Amino acid sequence: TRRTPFIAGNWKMNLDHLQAVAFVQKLHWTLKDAGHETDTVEVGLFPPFTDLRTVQTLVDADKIPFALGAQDVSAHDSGPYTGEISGAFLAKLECRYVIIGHSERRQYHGETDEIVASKVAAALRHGLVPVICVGETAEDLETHGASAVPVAQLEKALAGLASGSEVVVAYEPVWAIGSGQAATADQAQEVCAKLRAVVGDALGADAAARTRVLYGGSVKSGNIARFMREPDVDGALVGGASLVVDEFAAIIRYQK
Ligand code: G2H
Repeated sequence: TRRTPFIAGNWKMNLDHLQAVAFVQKLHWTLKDAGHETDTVEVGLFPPFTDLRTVQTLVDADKIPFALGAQDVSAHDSGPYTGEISGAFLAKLECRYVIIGHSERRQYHGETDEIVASKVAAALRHGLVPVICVGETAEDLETHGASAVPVAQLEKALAGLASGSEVVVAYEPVWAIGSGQAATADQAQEVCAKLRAVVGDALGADAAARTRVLYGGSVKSGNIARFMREPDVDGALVGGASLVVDEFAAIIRYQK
């Protein structure tokens, strides 16, 4: 199965809706000027909630070929949940994706594997593709090796889903996030292959062959190619480097 590579920019809490317009236009023109062929790789942007409407309007009006996603979603569909955002609202904003269980949500907002699983189910109920983030801390790495924690996290996130459900998986070692210290390509490949096997057990062999498994954690233009050479790494979830137009454009235009 050929999987379309996916380069996803997680803006985290950066770029307000005015800055977002300038950024998206500049990224689009930078890629155009470089003669980038848009069907070689899917580009996803994950701005803050308050930017989504503006970015959606812009990409629609200018036919900019970027997919949109949110950085989180409520486990609930509607009702008395102050501050929460329903997957139904995101779907109406033409979001195709939503990041779920990013380590910063697990760390700073107490998101457990149970919460992650209920958010994954909510995303799928609303026709969104969850980008499920898993990864080990430095301590986990030392005591259990690289793959045990991410494998267990993914098993819990996928438990009970219908076979064939569409998901994206992002392997993000916590110690590699924003640290400048990316994992080696070998480690990324080893863990991503195990995560693909978890998808196979939970969702079936076809889903495993179709599912994009991304690497995330200090991805930049200088290291993207070595990750993309690995057979089970289908793209990257990029944080810091996705906020710099030339750097993100270079990541999108990686050469194997
Ligand atoms: C990991 C990644 C994006 P960065 O959090 O999800 O961020 O590329 O800044 O390490």
